[in-house]
Amino acid sequence: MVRLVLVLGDQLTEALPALRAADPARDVVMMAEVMAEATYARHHPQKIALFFAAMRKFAATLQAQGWRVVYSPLDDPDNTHTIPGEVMRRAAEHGAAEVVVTEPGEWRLIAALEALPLPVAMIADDRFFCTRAEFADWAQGRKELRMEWFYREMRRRSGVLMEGDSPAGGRWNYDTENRKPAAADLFRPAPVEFQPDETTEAVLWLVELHFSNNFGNLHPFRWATDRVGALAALDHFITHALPDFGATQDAMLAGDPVLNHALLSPYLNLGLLTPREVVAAAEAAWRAGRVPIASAEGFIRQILGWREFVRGVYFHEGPGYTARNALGHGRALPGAYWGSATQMACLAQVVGQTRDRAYAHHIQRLMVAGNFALLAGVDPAQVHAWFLSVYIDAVEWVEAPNTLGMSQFADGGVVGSKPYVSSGAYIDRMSDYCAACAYRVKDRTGPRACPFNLLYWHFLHRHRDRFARNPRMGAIYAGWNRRPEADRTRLLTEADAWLARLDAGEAV
Ligand code: FAD
Ligand code: DLZ
Ligand code: SF4
Repeated sequence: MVRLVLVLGDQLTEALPALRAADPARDVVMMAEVMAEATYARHHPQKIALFFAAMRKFAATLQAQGWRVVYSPLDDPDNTHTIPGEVMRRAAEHGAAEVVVTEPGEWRLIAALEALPLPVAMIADDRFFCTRAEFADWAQGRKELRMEWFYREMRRRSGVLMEGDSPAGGRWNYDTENRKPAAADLFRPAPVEFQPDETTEAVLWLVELHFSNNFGNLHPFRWATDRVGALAALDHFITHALPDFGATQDAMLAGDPVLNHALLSPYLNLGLLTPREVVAAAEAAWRAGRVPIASAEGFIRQILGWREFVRGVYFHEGPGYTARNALGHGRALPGAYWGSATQMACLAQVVGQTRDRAYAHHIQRLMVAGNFALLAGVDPAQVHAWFLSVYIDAVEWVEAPNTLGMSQFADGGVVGSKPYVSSGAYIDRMSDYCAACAYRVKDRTGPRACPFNLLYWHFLHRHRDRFARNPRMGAIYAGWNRRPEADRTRLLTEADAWLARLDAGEAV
C-alpha cells in the first residue's frame, strides 16, 4: 500500500523521522506551497521567500536521492491552497490510504492533520535534544518551570560541556563574563551573505507578485536557502563570530544589526541545520582552544537551554497558550511597529532593520520592541501576531513562548519569574541609540523625558499588586515608594498624557 509522506516547510531535514519511517521504493513524498500557510500570519516577504526556496531545493535533493516527490508550487492551477486539501488531492492521485508525518511544530497544524478523513501516523520529532514526553516528565510535579534547572539537566543528559558529572570549566553559567556594551570601534566580522541562485530568483518573483503589500523589504535577499549554505553560515559563525559572542551578546549598535550573533535561527527552525550539530560545532571549537568557555557556554545555553525550554513550554502549556493575557493589556499595537514615524530612536532602529532584513537580535526584540509593548500595555495577541509575522525565524512553537512568556509576561510567569522591563537607562547602557534620539534618556519627566522612563514607572505602578511582593522586585518598589508623592503623581500624569498622544496616532 502506498503511503503519503508529508514534509512541511519547517521539516527540511534529510534524517527527518517521517522519511526514516518511509520506504523510498513504495511511498510518495509530498510538499506543498499553499496560501493558507503563506497568509495565516502576514509574513515578512523574505520569510515566505526563504520557506519556498528552501522547500523547492529540499524537494530536488530528495528526488536526486531516489524519492518519488510530488511538489505543489504556489501557482499550480490545481493547488487547493491548504495543507489538508493538498494531502487529500495527492492521496486520491496516488491511491494512498495512509499519511505519515513528523509531528508539526504548531497546535494549529496538528489539529488540522488529526481531522483528516485518512489515517495519519504522526511521528514524534526527534530533531530536538528533548522530546515532548521527556519535557513533560521533567515538568511534572514542579511548582515552577525554570530554564536554568532545565538547562543543567540537559547538560547532564547530553554530556555537552561536561567533565564527568561536573560542568566544564567548573561553572554552569558564565553570564557574569558576558553581556558587555559594545563600542562603535569594536571589531566584528561581516555577516556571511548569499547571492540568490536560479531557484531563489524564481521564488523572489513569485513572492513579489503575491506578497509585496506585506510589511518588509524583499530585496536585498541575503539568506542561504539550502543545507550547503546553512553549513557555510555555521562555519562562518564558529570561526569568526563565536569567539566574541558572549561579550557582546546583549549589546546594540545603530548601523550594526548583527554584531556577533549567529544568524542561524532560520536554518535551525527550517531543519537545514540540526541543534545537535550546531552545539557540537561550538563545543568542538572550545575544546580545540579556538573560543573561550564563556562564549561557547553562552551560545550553547541559547540552544540546548532556551530553545529546547521554550519548545517544551509551548507543548506543555497546550493550544490555549497564545490566548493568554495575564496582565489584562489591551492597547492597540502602535503604528511605529509597522514603520510609522516615531521619535524614539531605539524603536525606529529596531523596526527599520526588521523591515530591511526580517531580523533583529535577541536584545533588540526583548528590550526594545518587546519592552516598549509591555510597558505601554499593548494587547499581547497583537504583539504575538507582530513577532510571528516580521521575523525570518518565526514559527509558533518558538515565537509564542518568547513573545507571550518571556517578553510580555502574558502567561503569568511560566517562562520567566519576573517581567523583562527596563527604563531608558538599560538601553542607554547597552547601545548607542540614545545619543541620536529626540528624547533625553536622563530625563525622568518633562517635555523630552524618555518614554521608557515614564512608562517603566507607570507599568510598575499599575501592576504593583502583582509584582510588589516579588522578591526580585521589592527593592525597585521600595525606591518608588520613597519618592515624594508629588513626583510620583507628576510622572504618572505625564505618562498618561504621553500614552494618550500615542493612542491618538501622533508620531511620538
Ligand atoms: P543568537 O543570538 O546568535 O543565538 C544563537 C541561537 O540560539 C539562535 O539561532 C537560536 O536558535 C537560539 N536562541 C537564542 N535565544 C533563544 C530563545 N530565547 N529562544 C529560542 N532559541 C533561542 N527565536 C526564533 O528562533 N524564532 C522566533 O520567532 C523568535 N521570536 C522571539 C520573540 C521575542 C519577543 C524574543 C525576545 C525572542 C525571540 N526569539 C525567537 C529568540 C531569539 O531572539 C532568536 O532566536 C535570535 O535572535 C535569533 O538570531 P541568531 O540566530 O542570530 O541568534
Ligand atoms: C511558514 C510557512 C510558509 C510561509 N509556507 C508554507 C507552505 O506553503 N507550506 C508548508 O508546508 N509550510 C509552510 N510554512 C511553514 C509552516 O507554516 C510550518 O510548518 C508551521 O509554521 C508549523 O511549524
Ligand atoms: Fe530609546 Fe529613550 Fe534612548 Fe530615545 S532616549 S533611544 S526612546 S531609550
